[in-house]
Amino acid sequence: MKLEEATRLSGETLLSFLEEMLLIRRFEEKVEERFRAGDLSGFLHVALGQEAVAVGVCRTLETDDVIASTHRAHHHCLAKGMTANALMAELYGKVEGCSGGYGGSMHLYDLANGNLGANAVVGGGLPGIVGAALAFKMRRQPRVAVAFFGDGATNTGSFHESLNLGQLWTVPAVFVCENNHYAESTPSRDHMPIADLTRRAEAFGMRSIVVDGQDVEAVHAAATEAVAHARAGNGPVFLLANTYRLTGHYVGDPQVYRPKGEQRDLRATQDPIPRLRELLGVDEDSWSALETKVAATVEASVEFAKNGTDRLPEDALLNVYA
Ligand SMILES: Cc1ncc(C[n+]2csc(CCOP(=O)(O)OP(=O)(O)O)c2C)c(N)n1
Repeated sequence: MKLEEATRLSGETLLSFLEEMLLIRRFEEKVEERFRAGDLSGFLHVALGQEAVAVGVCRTLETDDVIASTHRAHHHCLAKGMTANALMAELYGKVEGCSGGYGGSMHLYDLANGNLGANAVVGGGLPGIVGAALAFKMRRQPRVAVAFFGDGATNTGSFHESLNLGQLWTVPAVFVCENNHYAESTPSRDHMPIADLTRRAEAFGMRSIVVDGQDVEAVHAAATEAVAHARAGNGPVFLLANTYRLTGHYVGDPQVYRPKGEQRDLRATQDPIPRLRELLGVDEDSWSALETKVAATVEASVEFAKNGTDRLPEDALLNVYA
């Protein structure tokens, strides 16, 4: 059987992907709303438009496979099994949050679901993924470690060091580059001297796969191939998912660096959610049932978070080791 046939998904599975992507979208829109209302503090980076990458990749993983994420992490966390309650409570700084209220948006951990954490340091997640994958290899465990990062992160030393050692040691890792074509306010062409990012992996002799990150079925098929390659002991894979952020770099970003009309055009042409809805032919009734279900989960997470337990001032130094 050809790989495309082996990885072709049932309508039921794709419908579950649609629900997950919609949950992520509505969750993040709610986060934006609560941030603007003054409920949430700190910096928030949402991933509107990038949901298909998180869902397509994470749905190929087992619970004990691990991921590491970035400053833009909510979609990865939800896709890897974190509950909306645990995530929202963390954003509200509550004890019930996934990091006990100490982390906030850029420090989200969920070891039980194989999430080694978000990371505020660009490129900071990759070395740990090489380490985790090396441990799996040395223990002869059939597990895979996956790093998510953006195009901007491929300019960091830790990216190059991680791909170098990962390939040298033939570790079971997948390096997922979510190329949303911007690093903060800088378009890729102004922060990288090359257009084809796979050449960076090629420099280490690493296999690359390129995929349309707005097509969740394609992402799932590409990730299935990459994860199978790594799990079989053939070494790491660089998975380049071309995607678009349909919003600012951070919540509140005035986006003066974008060409006029770009965001509107991208929303009209590059939104992975209507694309999947259309593919599946979801009618108005089924869509509104899906919206109602997802909205209930999101609203419940806000209630859960608001009713959560505040940290006490005397807890401030707990977990401080140095
Ligand atoms: C080591 C380091 N340098 C700079 C920053 C500031 N910074 C935060 S996000 C960001 C852009 C990252 O771009 P990319 O990796 O493409 O991810 P995206 O924001 O597009 O998801 C930068 C430069 C940082 N957090 N860490």
